[in-house]
Amino acid sequence: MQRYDWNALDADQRAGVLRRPAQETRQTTADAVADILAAVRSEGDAALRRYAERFDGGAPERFGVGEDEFDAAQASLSPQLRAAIEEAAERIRLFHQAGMTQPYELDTAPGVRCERVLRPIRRVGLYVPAGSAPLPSTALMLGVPALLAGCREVSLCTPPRRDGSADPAVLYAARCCGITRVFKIGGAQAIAAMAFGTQSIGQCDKLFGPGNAFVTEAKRQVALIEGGAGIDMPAGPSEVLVIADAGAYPDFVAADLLSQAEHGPDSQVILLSDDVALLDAVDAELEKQLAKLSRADTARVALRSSRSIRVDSIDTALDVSNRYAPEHLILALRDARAWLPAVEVAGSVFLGDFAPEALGDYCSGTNHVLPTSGAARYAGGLNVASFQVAITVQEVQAHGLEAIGGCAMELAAAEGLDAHRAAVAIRREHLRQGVGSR
Ligand code: HSO
Ligand code: ZN
Repeated sequence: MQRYDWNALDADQRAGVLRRPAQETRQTTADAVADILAAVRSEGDAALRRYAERFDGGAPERFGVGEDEFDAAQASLSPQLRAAIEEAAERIRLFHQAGMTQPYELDTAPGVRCERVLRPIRRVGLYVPAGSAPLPSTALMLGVPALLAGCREVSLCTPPRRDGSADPAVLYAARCCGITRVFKIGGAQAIAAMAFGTQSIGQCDKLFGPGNAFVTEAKRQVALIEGGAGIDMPAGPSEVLVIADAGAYPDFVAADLLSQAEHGPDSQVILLSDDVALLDAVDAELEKQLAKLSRADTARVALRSSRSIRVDSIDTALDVSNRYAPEHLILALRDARAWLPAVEVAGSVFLGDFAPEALGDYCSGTNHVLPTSGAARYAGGLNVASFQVAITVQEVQAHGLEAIGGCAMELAAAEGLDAHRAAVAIRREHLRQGVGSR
């Protein structure tokens, strides 16, 4: 890891150390994606077949996964993996259910009742990538909140494997969430299919889930197109920032950094400590553990742009973290809980020596679709509310109109909007003449 001493850096250098590599989308990617969106929008399944032949090595007979394929997938998994998927789904359900937004109502004046009701987004589209590794955990992170929200039509797209089948663990995870509409479609064409609908796949109102540069660009574009779909959040490369003190276990810290680094060459890894000996020990551990990793090559590339920063205190470390706005923040500190109030910005926080990010990625119960690229400054991770819309309601009695009508009329007059003023005045007039008179 590249080592820095925070105190020795000037303001520009500090900003440089915390800067993420620019994630600019190449114009060629944007153009290719725009072509794919236009083709799928106008030709539907025919375009999906063409892209499947070009990118996936052949188009499946039908895109939709049938009951038989779900059954075969389930039967092919080990009982241990099935149990792990079920166990994770249950804890994710528990946590997300407890945090659901509640409807509420109150009288803001006598005779004026205001309320908020929640409705599921009718048709949602989930994308589960299979790029460098299929991610059944992502199917759970998207599927469980969609189910809790009560979305009526949940479609899930995932890229087919070389033999044309879908990853069985992804299929089983989908089944555990009650999702029956699963389609073997990947990439930008999957996003297009869900945003616009084709002969085999229904149009969706909002799209969710991570993906490669093409998928991310496709989501960005459909969100801007008239008649397109809403999206959850822009997904950048995954990130972790670890704050460790002198008492932290260097092998635990190194393992956490590597679990992030193995995601991809562009994964972001930052370590902060007030103890140089800890930083040295983590460096040594990284080498030791890398030797045993199956994805060591990927992790090594990511570690080349990772940073290990010495700070003068844990207070400073938290300042730096709040500035960086990490997707994942691990506090490998002695009284980690006591530091939580100092966390102002982060996607998800892991307290203490026994909370590796891997638990949040899979099965503690929290969601792993989190804000990246500094978006934690203004957005939280995926939750049930992401799959709902809040509708506000007001119910006004005659005496309620009397009570607050004057306020509206005054403001309408100030804005020069006479029809607004009249909409209140005309009713008041009626009331003066006797309730119910026409
Ligand atoms: N750390 C990833 C999620 C993930 N990890 C899925 C393993 N599987 C982004 O939060
Ligand atoms: Zn992960």
